[in-house]
Amino acid sequence: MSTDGVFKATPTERAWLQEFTHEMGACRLEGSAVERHYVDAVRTSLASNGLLHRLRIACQQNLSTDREAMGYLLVDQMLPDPQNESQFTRAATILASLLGSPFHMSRKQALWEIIAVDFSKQPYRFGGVGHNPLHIDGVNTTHPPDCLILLCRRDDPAGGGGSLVSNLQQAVEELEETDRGYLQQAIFEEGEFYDLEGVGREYRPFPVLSRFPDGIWRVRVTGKMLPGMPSCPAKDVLERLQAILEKNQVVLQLRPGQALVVNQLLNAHGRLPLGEGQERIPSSERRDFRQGFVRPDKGSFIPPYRHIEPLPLSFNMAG
Ligand SMILES: O=C(O)CCC(=O)C(=O)O
Ligand SMILES: [Fe+2]
Repeated sequence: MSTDGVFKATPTERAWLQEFTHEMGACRLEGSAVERHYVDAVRTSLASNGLLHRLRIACQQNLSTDREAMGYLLVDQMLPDPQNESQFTRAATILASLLGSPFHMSRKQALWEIIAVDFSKQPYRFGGVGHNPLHIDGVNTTHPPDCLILLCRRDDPAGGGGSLVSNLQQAVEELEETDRGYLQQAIFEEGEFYDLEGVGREYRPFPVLSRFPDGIWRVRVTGKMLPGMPSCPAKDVLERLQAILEKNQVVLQLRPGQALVVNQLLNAHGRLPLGEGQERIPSSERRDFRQGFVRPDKGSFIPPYRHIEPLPLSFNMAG
């Protein structure tokens, strides 16, 4: 069974998802999360036919918060035709409902936030055209999303935009002891806490490293912090951590219809620069990715991590 970070669906599994997507129609949100009764309906329907057992096993093996797990899973040949936007994102919502409780982090965005090519953004930021350095999402929150899902609707016609993942637990092990100590101080800041939901409170300043009782590290890392940071000892340490992450990074060139699920305790993620000449590509043909989040819960395919208290997703502590 797949422990290599890839799950390839069979035609039967794909057909079930397509059929069920038609049956279920659109879902509503309760606060930041997909309404509970929708998630339950998806899981109940699936339980009655016993399908997708292989996907459950792949989630347990690859996405459990366990030092030995890959910490990511590329889901291939499962989602329907990405050209049909509503069917594609609805099917993704059903898939996400099996994996955990789907939610969004940004109050102003759809459940599946569009990562479009946007020339007005800083190249290294969300939607920018440059290298998006390795990071976790929700770095400045008390409860970063457990898992991130990236959907590829269209890959970059100029051949860039590969997705990056890099193992966080391994990177911490490779750090010098003094750097590890330094990064446990709550002295770091990054980003704005604005209109965020489902991720607890703002954490400012935060420690880059903190440890759970079983030894797993929470790594609040983001290379997006570095460009705007003046030279100082903290920057040097962060750069050493970033260099380890980059040395170990894996590039996954997602194809249309593929989904990448990333456990944020085990892996950082990022993006290679888009290919040259983006201005000459019509906007309807440029790279189109979507981003969503899930928290594992009782009964989800991804097992909850026992050291993180479940957070009521519809409860907005930020407001
Ligand atoms: O563009 C991408 O593929 C990922 C972007 C991202 O992870 C981010 O900006 O948070
Ligand atoms: Fe991200």
